[in-house]
Amino acid sequence: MSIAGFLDPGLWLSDAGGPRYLQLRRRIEEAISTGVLPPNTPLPPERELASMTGLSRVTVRKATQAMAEDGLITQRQGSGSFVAPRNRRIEQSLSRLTSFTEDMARRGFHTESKWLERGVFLPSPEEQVALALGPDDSVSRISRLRLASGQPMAIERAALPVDLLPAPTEVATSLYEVLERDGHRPVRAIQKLSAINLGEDDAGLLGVDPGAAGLRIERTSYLPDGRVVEFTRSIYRGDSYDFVAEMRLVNS
Ligand code: 16G
Repeated sequence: MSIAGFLDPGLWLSDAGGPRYLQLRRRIEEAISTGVLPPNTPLPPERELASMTGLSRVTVRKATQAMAEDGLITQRQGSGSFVAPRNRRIEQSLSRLTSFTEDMARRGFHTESKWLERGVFLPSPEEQVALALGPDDSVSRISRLRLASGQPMAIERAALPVDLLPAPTEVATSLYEVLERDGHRPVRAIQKLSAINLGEDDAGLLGVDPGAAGLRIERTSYLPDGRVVEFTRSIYRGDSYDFVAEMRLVNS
């Protein structure tokens, strides 16, 4: 589809959809993530975007400026705006215990998940150890491919004791939102990171070549009383994430 056809306002603009510049931004982001506007291609000039969408140039400028600030497009003096090269890197603090949905929302990205597995199972030996469960206890598992504004970011496989998440199918978007609702949101976590080369299946899900660099992250999260609420094994795309840790001098 041409960009003019894709931006036809009849397809996406609505009175109930919130501020118009945000609706336009989302639509342009969709054009980028679906390949209608591939990386490094020029964005139509402001005047053309205004006539394609029926929006004012002020609204168009507000949308493109916000996208430039977030690194989705680059503005070059005299030659207009271009779609940024693929693989924006995300800088993620290692000191805040936040959820994927919260992290992405803070950056203005829309979160989506594709379900890989969701249900109640018998725990694997590794899950028994991590969650302090016996072989006959049950474990709730939710495994998802997580996307930020259409770009695959990570595969997350979470396991929780069934009494803390009795109905895994209730998790529609955010696991931490459901845990918070039930008074089981973790307050502390230990995370282990290691470098890997992605196997064929994981690489396929993440949209990269087999053997590409990835990060394996294991998060064990705790309730205020010290009980383990979550044991999550994730695989992140190595080209999308920078994890940042803050360190302080400890006075001995
Ligand atoms: C983060 C956590 C993951 C947690 C998820 C909840 C890392 C490496 N992992 O992605 O352990 O289960 O957030 O996100 O940070 P949600 O509330 O959006 O489902």
